[in-house]
Amino acid sequence: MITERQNIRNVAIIAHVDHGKTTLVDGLLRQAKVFRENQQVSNRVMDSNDLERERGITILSKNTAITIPDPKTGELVKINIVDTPGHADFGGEVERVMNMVDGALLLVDAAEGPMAQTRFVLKKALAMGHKVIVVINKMDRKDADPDATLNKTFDLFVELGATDEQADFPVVYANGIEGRAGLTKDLGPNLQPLFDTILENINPPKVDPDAPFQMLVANIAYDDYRGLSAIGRINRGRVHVGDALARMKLDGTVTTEHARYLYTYNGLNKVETEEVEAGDIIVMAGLEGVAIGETLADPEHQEALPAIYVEEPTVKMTFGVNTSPFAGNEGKWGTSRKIRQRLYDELRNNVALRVEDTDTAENFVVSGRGELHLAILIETMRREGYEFQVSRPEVIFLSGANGEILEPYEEVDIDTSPDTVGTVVEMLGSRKGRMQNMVDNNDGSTHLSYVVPTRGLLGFRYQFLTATHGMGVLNTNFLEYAPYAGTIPGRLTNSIVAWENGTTSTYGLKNAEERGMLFLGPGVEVYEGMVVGESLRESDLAVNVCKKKHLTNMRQSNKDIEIRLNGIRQMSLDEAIEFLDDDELLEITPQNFRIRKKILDTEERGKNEHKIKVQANEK
Ligand SMILES: Nc1nc2c(ncn2[C@@H]2O[C@H](COP(=O)(O)OP(=O)(O)OP(=O)(O)O)[C@@H](O)[C@H]2O)c(=O)[nH]1
Ligand SMILES: [Mg+2]
Repeated sequence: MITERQNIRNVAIIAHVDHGKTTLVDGLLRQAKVFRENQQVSNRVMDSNDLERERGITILSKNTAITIPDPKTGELVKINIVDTPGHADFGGEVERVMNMVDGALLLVDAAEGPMAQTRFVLKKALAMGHKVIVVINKMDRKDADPDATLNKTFDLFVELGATDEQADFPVVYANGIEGRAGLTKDLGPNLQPLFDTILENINPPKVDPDAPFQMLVANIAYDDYRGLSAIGRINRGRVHVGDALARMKLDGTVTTEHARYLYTYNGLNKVETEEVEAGDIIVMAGLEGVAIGETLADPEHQEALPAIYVEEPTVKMTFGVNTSPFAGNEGKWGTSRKIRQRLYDELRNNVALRVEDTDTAENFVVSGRGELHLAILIETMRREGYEFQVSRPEVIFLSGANGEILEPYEEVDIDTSPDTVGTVVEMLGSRKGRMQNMVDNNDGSTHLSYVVPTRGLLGFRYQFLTATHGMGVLNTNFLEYAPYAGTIPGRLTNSIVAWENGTTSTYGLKNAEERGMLFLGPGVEVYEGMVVGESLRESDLAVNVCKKKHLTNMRQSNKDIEIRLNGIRQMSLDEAIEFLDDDELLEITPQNFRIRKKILDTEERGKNEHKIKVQANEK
């Protein structure tokens, strides 16, 4: 019999990047007294992995749960909360989380209003038929404009085809940092109004606990003791430790498993339990090889739930065995077998990623939702001890119904100062961007909306930040596949390349510096064909950066000895990936990343150079 589980709510928190999701979860946890008195808790406690903390963004969606009394009935209610990432490249996380919940909190920054990613996540929530509560957040911002934000959000619901019921959404105003919320713009002392709104508006799961067990694996996690675990909401029935289960795989085959360890969420912890019932979000541990999208079911009733659909990748790059002269020096793992295994393992929980073999055993094509999606994988692998090399990211072309070439396009939102608008417009124009709108923001900056081929955005971010003196804000979101936009010029600058193996010297680098901007200083081990800087010349330049000054018999003046180098551009991994040209690779090891030419030998490269540049321009 279908019943309502009044003591449970399952809700996801969704928003554009940085609109305050994870901070609001801190507030919810604090108010539900999840932390002990005087417990030291870091900010954005759910952003628990190293890369998330370093970059200040959420990468993986994560579950937590709080228990609060329902003010109307006095009964305790458990709210399962899923925090999701806001960055466009991790949209795949948001899409699949929608399968675990019955509703969503859509956070919108009161000053920024709805942005590119607000649209994407709202579209996903509405498509699942979820009830959405709008939280106008960051009410404390001086430039907050909650009325305009609310109006624009309402327009977005209508535009995205919300049902009347969905468009009649409840609104809560909040200041996530202080943990305060209100049903009007006057915020109360705590987040109670938000709790009340969740309890009233997000439906309790309607489920049949007596039906045969069935659950879609919406997420997976790994721990050293229990191995792989499946996370999901039980769709129907119940499961008890020891029960036999059919694991229905994505390829249609079925294996038999046992429910070995069961957990539910409680605050930041998981609580081991003997039995769980439909409607709750659970963790089932010890399921070797389990993958997202599989169904776990009663062996007598093997009915698979619809597989999780996630939008296809738009960008790809090659991951290959490190072929630099330094190969094997810095990494723990670097064989083609190890790299292949690691990449294919990643597919189990990185749903928007694709991996393909190529015609050589040393290289694999890895496709993802954007440069950041792939950069995070690269960074994760190097931290695990892998060394490998990657090629320049390229977009994935498709062919249309009439055989025409299609390529991905993105919606681009930019905020920048009026004096830099001209430069930005020019840059996007040359990248085949089409301006959609240009308006003045309240704070004196200018907002530009564009549609730009993804191809034109690869390698764009750093140039954009340079052009806007680091002040410009750039947001992109996949829009559609549409006909090929025509030739877009590649990188306008060329590389300064080491001429021979050795250790860089100030004297040698000084020579190189006169030709452009250096990426490294003296005393660095380099190899022939390694890129050490960027030049504005027509073509690459091989420079002997290891050259030592010959000492002569003559006494040298101090001025002569003290050679000083100007600035060095220290690149982040993301910037190095953006920098890559078609004839270059990025060598990645746990300790370093080095840009290098594909062909290391200077002479041989000279013969090929012309050919390569011409090919690149024809793309
Ligand atoms: N002024 C103000 N700033 C806030 C508020 N809530 C969050 N912030 C700040 O906004 C920034 C982003 O906060 P997060 O909680 O990481 O945002 P997020 O939505 O989880 O970001 P992603 O997960 O990366 O999409 C941080 O610097 C927060 O301190 C708020 O209510 N007011
Ligand atoms: Mg976050």
